[in-house]
Amino acid sequence: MPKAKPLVAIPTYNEAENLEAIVAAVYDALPQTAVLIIDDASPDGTGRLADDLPARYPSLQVLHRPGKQGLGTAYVAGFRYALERDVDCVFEMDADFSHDPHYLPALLAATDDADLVIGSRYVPGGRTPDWGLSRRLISGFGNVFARTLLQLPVRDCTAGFKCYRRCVLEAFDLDAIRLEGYAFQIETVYQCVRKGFRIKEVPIVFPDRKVGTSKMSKAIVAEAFTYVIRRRLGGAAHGAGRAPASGVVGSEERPRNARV
Ligand SMILES: Nc1nc2c(ncn2[C@@H]2O[C@H](COP(=O)(O)OP(=O)(O)OP(=O)(O)O)[C@@H](O)[C@H]2O)c(=O)[nH]1
Ligand SMILES: [Mg+2]
Repeated sequence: MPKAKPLVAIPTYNEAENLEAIVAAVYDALPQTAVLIIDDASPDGTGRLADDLPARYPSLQVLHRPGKQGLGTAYVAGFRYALERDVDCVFEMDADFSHDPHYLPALLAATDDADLVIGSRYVPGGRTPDWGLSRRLISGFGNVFARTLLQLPVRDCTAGFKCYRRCVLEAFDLDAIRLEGYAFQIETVYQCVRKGFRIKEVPIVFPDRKVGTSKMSKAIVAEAFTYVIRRRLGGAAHGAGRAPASGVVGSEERPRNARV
């Protein structure tokens, strides 16, 4: 039985061309959901467009942050927002249609017997049809690297389309999570595994964005590899229950003009 009170958290940075369409598609797929847009003062005006949406979608709210602070801290802000409210399950979802909203009901339904549900590209039925060889190699190798070094029983450790039950977010030490990109995604899986939460992977087809530009960078890939090594060494050196090994990207949460 699907949970009654989901929240879809969508971080945005320069997604003006995608914003309205992705929000409409989310509400088509999951009408009962609330939506939180977390915008980092996008220069293309995404935040201003977002401010018009609550008039059309009363369960949508916008969190404005004063500048680009990274995907990981945007999700942490979304998790905090959810924990202050009556929300059962929180989705992480990109704004660029690589995460197709039509999967939302299946991911939500899977939380019936899982605490973290991952929209997975690396289980049977999952695919990345638009990727060239280099992208496949980076992502594939990164996943094997993380899975092996951190002993994660998960095929897609870097996935960004996820649904967390509230109990998982309550167990996270949100103050300690200061990672930015794929490292953030691996760390959340790692914490779930360490804390014994049930994890399920649901296959998704992951197309490339059609409009707007990617924010993936070499620095984000490097952060992920560095994080896995530090986490591996830190875990061995300090034992279980440590806070995240890295403070790779530290930035204070300074939400401005949060409409709550
Ligand atoms: N608020 C916020 N959102 C961000 C930031 N960086 C990226 N995003 C958003 O996070 C989502 C994923 O970013 P993408 O640029 O698509 O990165 P990606 O999916 O890893 O890379 P591609 O597969 O190349 O698209 C999108 O909705 C972005 O707008 C950030 O610093 N702050
Ligand atoms: Mg993307």
